[in-house]
Amino acid sequence: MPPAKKLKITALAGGVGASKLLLGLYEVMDPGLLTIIVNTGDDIALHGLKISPDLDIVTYTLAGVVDSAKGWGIRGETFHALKRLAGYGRANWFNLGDRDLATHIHRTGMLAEGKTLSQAADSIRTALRVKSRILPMSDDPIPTMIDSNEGSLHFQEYLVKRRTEPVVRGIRFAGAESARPAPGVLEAIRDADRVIICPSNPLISIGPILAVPGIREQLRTHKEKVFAVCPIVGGKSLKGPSDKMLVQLGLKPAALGVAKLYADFTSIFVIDPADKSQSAAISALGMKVVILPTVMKTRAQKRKLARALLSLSPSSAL
Ligand code: FO1
Repeated sequence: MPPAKKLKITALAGGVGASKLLLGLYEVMDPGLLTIIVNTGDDIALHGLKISPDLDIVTYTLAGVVDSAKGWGIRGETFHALKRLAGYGRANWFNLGDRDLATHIHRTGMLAEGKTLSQAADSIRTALRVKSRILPMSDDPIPTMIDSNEGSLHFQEYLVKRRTEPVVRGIRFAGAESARPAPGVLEAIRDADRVIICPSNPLISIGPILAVPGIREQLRTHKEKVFAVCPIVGGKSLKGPSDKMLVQLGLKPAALGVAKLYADFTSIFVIDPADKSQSAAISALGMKVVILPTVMKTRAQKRKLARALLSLSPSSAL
């Protein structure tokens, strides 16, 4: 096995929560050996443009241009175009900044020219000098739909327009059955020394990736090298509405609840010291439990968790 810094890592990621750990990994390892498979269930078409929030959040974070206070969008952004769009009577509930719009125009232009989402994602990350490969989970559209007491809502309508107020009754990944993993996704899982499931929402960030036919099976095949970092600490989500959604769907907002969702394809489950009382119950699911501080507020905390993950050996899970 190569030394920790030379390991090939493949990460499964949503947006803001995942990006904290990804930044840590990017800074402590050779970023050229990092491949990130990103959720595209959050993608939405607005103003005729294809918006891929999680791909952009990951790319902007690793490029060092993200608005780190919000976790999405570009630092120092202006919103002149959005104001003009609102002046034309267009919806302005999704805050698209002027510079961010250039990304969406470029991506939409590439798709209109017959290129794939993977090619657009690669063009954007290369232009922003991000050294890691960033792959969408699929080139096929798989919008995450929230069935709620207000009817069926696109995930961004639920999250941003309705501020997670509707009560969630179910989650669907529309079109997943006939979608294919994007080029390189299955190979990136097969060829990695470690696969890291980032601390992202298990239902609406990692869930859509697992719903793409072939991905969950590939993870199961390589279970011995799959490590997951739990996104719930002390019963609360590290980021976003996971805890509330889990409760509304009748699941427990606890590390153990997430562990149950991942047990078939994960060998090491990383939990925060706050949840160590759940260790035995998680181990009983057949995973090795590793306790590490997973709350990442500072750059030092992001790097520390990344280093600790790289030093875990798959063999210790067997
Ligand atoms: N999140 C918000 O809460 N409000 C917004 O207006 C918003 C705009 C936005 C624009 C571009 C982009 O890439 C992301 C944006 N996000 C916004 C974040 C995004 O909705 C979610 O955080 C992710 O989809 C969940 O990972």
